Parts: sequence; structure tokens; C-alpha cells
Amino acid sequence: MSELNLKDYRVADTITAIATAPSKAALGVVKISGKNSLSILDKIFAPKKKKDIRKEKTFTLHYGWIINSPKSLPRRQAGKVKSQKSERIVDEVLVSIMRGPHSYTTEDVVEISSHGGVLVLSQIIELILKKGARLAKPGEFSYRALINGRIDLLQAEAILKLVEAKTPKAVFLSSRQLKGENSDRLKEIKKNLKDIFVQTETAINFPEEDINFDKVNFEKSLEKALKKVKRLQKSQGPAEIITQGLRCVICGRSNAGKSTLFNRLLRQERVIVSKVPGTTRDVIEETINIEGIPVRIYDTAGILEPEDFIARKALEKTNQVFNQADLVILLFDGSKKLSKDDKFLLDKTKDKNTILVVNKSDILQKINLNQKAIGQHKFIKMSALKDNDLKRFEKMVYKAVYKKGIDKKDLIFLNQYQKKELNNLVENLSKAKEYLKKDYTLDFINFSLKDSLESIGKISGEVIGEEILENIFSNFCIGK
Ligand SMILES: Nc1nc2c(ncn2[C@@H]2O[C@H](COP(=O)(O)OP(=O)(O)OP(=O)(O)O)[C@@H](O)[C@H]2O)c(=O)[nH]1
Ligand SMILES: [Mg+2]
Repeated sequence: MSELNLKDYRVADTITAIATAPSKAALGVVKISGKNSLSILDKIFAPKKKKDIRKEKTFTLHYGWIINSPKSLPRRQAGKVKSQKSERIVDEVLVSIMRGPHSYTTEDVVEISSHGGVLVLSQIIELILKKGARLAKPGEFSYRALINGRIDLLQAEAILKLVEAKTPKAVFLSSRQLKGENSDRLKEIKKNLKDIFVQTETAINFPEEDINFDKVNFEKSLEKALKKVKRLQKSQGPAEIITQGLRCVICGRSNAGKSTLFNRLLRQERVIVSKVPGTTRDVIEETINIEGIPVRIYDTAGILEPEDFIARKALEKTNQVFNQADLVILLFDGSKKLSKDDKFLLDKTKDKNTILVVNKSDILQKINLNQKAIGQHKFIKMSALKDNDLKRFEKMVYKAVYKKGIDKKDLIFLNQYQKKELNNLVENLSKAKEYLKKDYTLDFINFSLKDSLESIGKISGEVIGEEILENIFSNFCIGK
């Protein structure tokens, strides 16, 4: 992606870009935004019906031809152009007009739908550039929407996530955020905080007026705001999992049935299964879909004491995916007593989000796994071979992602800057609460609230530095 500099984002310019993927396709779209959009269109477009395109209403569609005319022929008509030199015609198009402020950027926007050839699209762009527009930088249309107040930073993030979405659930959640549902949540928190901030300001600035500072009510409001913010903070983890996939590693001693379970989950014979211990000697990754969540599932090698290079390498890779895992599935062979390897792995997963699976429930059970060893982990007995309880197991995986207290509708997508600010927000509000409890002077509380309000402004994009904006929008594709 090209380097981006906010100084390039001169908002007075009329900008243009190809909005569709640069490949052979049935249709392609070129966008123009800015105050000269319509006058530029007028210079390159010959509508079928004679009309002054600059005067057409908003949200109207016009059929005609893009022409490469050296002469200026205002109010030309497609019929006339066609009968003249054909090399002047670039393409047959449909043009839509969206006048500001009711457009994506809030400026006058024109979208030209042409045939999708790369050459056609670049010829149209070239014509538009010749008539005075400049090429848009990555994300510049969305940037204009942001600074013109059409969207906030949460909605900008939602646009990015919508474009990248890999499952229907990710589409659903990002479109909710784009609609402004999370923006509204943030606005409400801001209003609450502003109210209590004003109370501290008044009490500090007018002490002589003996304003009754109602500590009990103040504490209640603060607590309420903190709760809402913490909920917001909690709902970002699962959102990330929904877009990027949950990393789920199957571990266990040799022959426990890891590869059997892996194949079952994939519904295909993806990896080799055999009764020979040490069959799998690599880490294999596949993505499955459990109730709309992409799960990146890893089959690993069961050898814990490698004797050759391949086994050593496999163990190294297993450790790597184990450390990054969001969820560990630790498999035991139910027909055998707990081994040294089992105990070692149990100890290793002590602090990990883990599901313990006692496999091979279809044959005689000898396993001696007591409650102490199970601890806080989720636990299931099943048979990967016979498919018993596979659905119940998948439900457990799903639930392991959505921990208690998280409402699916609640999820929020944030970029790294917004995440940092949300953490600051929680920290500052907790501080304010602490100060109040310890009867510190109101200045301390006032200060923390001020910082909190600033964090909210940074999350929504109201107050945000140029450098950060540059970084955010350079992740967008050109034309967005
Ligand atoms: N009876 C029974 N046998 C099973 C079950 N799951 C797996 N097996 C058998 O156990 C043997 C080992 O299965 P794998 O899936 O290869 O085990 P693994 O954990 O991947 O083994 P390694 O790759 O060697 O670490 C095979 O013969 C499977 O058919 C089960 O639920 N019940
Ligand atoms: Mg295996």
C-alpha cells in the first residue's frame, strides 16, 4: 500500500478512483467525489437523452456513453456521438448521481458503472483526471465521510471489517456497527460521563455557592458508566475471533485419536489415522465453521520425547501453535490409564482455555481422571471414531468462545488505537472510583473524568491525531 500523508488529503480537491477489483469482470465502477464531480462528468459523458447532466436530481440513474472527445461538446447526445467517429467512444455506461450532503462523502458523488475491463476502467479514470480530478488515496472517500461527520471512527472500522469478512456472522456484526449501533453505545457513555464531569466542574469552580455535591448519586452514576465501558471492553475479544478465526489446537499423547477427531470435525479424511503411535509428524491447519465462527483447527504430533529431527521439528511447531492458541483441546485415550505424557500436558494447560476430551468412549474405559485433575476445565467423554457426541463437543467449542456475560449482539470491532484508548478509559474510570472511595479532593476525580472523555473522543474519532488517522486509513483499499 502506498505511503499516506494527510497533507495529500486536500479536501477541496475532486477525487476519483476505480472502486471495483482490477480484474476482468462483467462490471466495473469508477467513483468521483467533490465539488467538480458533476462538471467533470458533463465533459466526458454523453447521455442517451439530451439533458444537462449537471442539473439532474440526486439519486438518479443515466444511460449513455463515456466519450474521449478532444472538442468540448456540451449537451451532446449519445446518438450523435455514435454516428460520429467511433474511436471517440470509450464505453457504454450507467451513471448514478448522489448530491451532497446525502452521499457517502457528503459531497457530490458520481458513480460510473462501465464494463469491467481493466483497460476500459483506466481509460475512464484517465479522462476524469484530464478534466481536473486527482486520484484518491487509499481510504480517502471514507476519510472524507469521517471528517464531514457522516461516519465516526467505529463506523470506518466497520467498513474495513465488512470488506474483510469471512463468515456471514462477520458480515452481520460489521454491518450492525456500520449502522451506528456501537456508536450509539459510545455516545450514551459519553453523555453519562459528561454529566458527572460537569458536576465535578461546578463543585470545583463554585465552592462558595455551596453546591450540594451528592456523593451517593455521583458514585452510582460513575459505577454505571464504568460497567458499560467494561462491557464494551469485554465484547471486543470475541469480535476478533469472529473475523480472524478461533485458534484451536488439538493436543494429546500419541494414539489418543487427535487425527481422528480432526478428520471428523472436517468431515473428510484429511490426515492419516493409524494405530501406530507417532503417525502425525507435523502440524496441520484447516478452517472449519462452527455455528458461524471460523475455527482454525490444528492437528499436532503426539510425540513428546522426540528421537529424530522430524519429531523434534514437529514438537517445536506444536509448541508454537499451543502458545498462540485461543482454545486447547486436550485429548486422552479413555481405554488407557493416565500416562506421564497425559499428566505433563494437564499441567501445561493449567492456565489455558481448555476442553478435556476423554476419547474412545465406545470401548472399555480404564482412565483414572479425577476431579482434581479436571479442575476448572470443561470436560467431555466421547468417541471420535463412532461420531458419538460430536455435536455436543462442537457446542462446547462454541461456548468456550462466548464466555458468560457476553451477548453476541454486543460485539464491537476496534482497531489497535481504539483498543488502547478503551483500556485507558477503563483505567481512568476505575481511578476516579478509587479516588471517590478514598475521599480524595474532587480535582483528582475531575482530572480522571477529563481523561476519560478524551479517550472516548479518540475512540469515536472526534479528537484524533493526524498520524493515527493516516495509519488507519492506509489500511483501506483505494476507492473505499
Ligand atoms: N475405539 C476407538 N478407537 C479410536 C477412537 N479414536 C481414534 N481411535 C483409533 O486410535 C488409533 C489412533 O488414532 P489417531 O487419530 O491416529 O491418533 P493420534 O492421536 O492422531 O495419534 P498420533 O498422530 O500418532 O499422535 C486409530 O487406530 C484410531 O482408529 C475412538 O473414539 N474409539
Ligand atoms: Mg495423528
